[in-house]
Amino acid sequence: MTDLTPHPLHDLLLVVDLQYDFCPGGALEVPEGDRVVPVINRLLPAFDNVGATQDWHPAGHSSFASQHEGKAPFETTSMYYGTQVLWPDHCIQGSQGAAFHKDFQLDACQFIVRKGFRRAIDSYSAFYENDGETPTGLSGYLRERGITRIFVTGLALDFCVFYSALDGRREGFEVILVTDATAAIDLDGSKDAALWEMQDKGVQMTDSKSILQAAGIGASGA
Ligand code: VGL
Ligand code: ZN
Repeated sequence: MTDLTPHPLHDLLLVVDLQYDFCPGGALEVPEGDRVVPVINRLLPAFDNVGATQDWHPAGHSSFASQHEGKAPFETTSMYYGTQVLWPDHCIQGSQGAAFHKDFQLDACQFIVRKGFRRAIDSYSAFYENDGETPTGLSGYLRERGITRIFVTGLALDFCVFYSALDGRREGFEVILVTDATAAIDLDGSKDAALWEMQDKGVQMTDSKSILQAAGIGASGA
């Protein structure tokens, strides 16, 4: 089994989209999305390298069902770059829904990658927009910093976490999904499909307890 001890130079904890709109009561709520906040906070002391992504859409973003006549949220449409799920309006730049959950210890993050800011194209992955080829710049940044392995956490398991994990592999990083530090939207079995595909593409799986144990940090509480 892989040594899970976080390396001070080469390992990164990536926290995906820990924002109010993906938490219960938010515009695109992930069931029990807020449950991951304390889990991620507990992991922070084990990592010297920590960064976050933030879904950051302009009002009227093309991924919003409200922009497509006759379409309802969670239906799909065809965009120039492929099939796109249409979402409720969410994570609008500067709104409370786009803000990080207040209990998430954001101060531990060394960088924040904002994504989805171009009106015409959605961006699930931390690395590429949904055309699969427009980079966010994250791989170059991480490579320059000497990062080789990424522990992925956050929301939503079957969308932004999933695409970030796959693109991390595609970019040549080792990727480890921290299963109890994520939660899924689960549209039509998308959760299981995402887990299978990640495994198929070489994404490793672990849980927060195993990481804290390896790091020698007492796993306190639940
Ligand atoms: C996400 C759908 C739309 C996510 C973001 O963070 O998983 N999902 N925008
Ligand atoms: Zn979005």
